[in-house]
Amino acid sequence: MPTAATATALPSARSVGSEVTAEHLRAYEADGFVVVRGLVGAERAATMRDHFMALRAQGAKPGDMGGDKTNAADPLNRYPRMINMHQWDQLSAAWAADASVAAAASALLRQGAVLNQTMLYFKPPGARGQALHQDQQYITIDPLIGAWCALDRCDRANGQMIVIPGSQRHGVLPVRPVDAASSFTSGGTVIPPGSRESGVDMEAGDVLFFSGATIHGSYANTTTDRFRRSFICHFIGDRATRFAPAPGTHMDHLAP
Ligand SMILES: O=C(O)CCC(=O)C(=O)O
Repeated sequence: MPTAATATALPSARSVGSEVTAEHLRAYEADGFVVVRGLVGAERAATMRDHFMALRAQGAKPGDMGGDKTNAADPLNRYPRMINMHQWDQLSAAWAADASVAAAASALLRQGAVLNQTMLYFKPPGARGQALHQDQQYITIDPLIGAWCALDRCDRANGQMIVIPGSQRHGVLPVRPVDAASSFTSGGTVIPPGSRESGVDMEAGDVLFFSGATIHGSYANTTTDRFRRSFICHFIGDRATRFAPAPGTHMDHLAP
């Protein structure tokens, strides 16, 4: 058993991972999320934006999700979410292997980070958001961390990420059906009473890290002219284990 001193000792600033300081680690463990500013950088974010817009213009890709075929006006019909691009696109694979992002994820996980999936959200003007949820309501592996890289400036108007600080302490919560008018996914989490939502302002190239049990999601992009694109990697720990979800806590438990 560790002594009190070793259990509470934190590495000094800049010694945890290449860009992750002791303050980032403290914030991540207390709040369930932290932003590492400029980790990917504006220049790389601009290259990624151009690349994924060109890929999207090529047409459908495996696993595309998010459009509403009953509503021709849904912007997500033209810009559905991409998934696991690293399996068929070399640049995505290279970006998902970015050493600074992986090192930051490892430092926050306190174990090696292993890529689990990649996603690209385009979120064009007028697009719906994604109901608040926990990633472990989809991916039943622990520990799990999301690395959400902003490719555009993100604010309230274009549907920035919303998090509930400290929500990871509730563990994996029950799921519920949500309104398809505001969310492109059909399930969300039951929000614990007393929860406080917080919008995360980000610049292109900033990376938001959040744990598998942190409640997060986003509202609509209410602008008429600004995308809110993001490149997302989910990592699991190299000592992670799969768990059996408690009844009613996995998105698959929702009635079809
Ligand atoms: O970008 C969003 O609106 C939600 C993203 C999300 O849920 C995730 O990256 O796990």
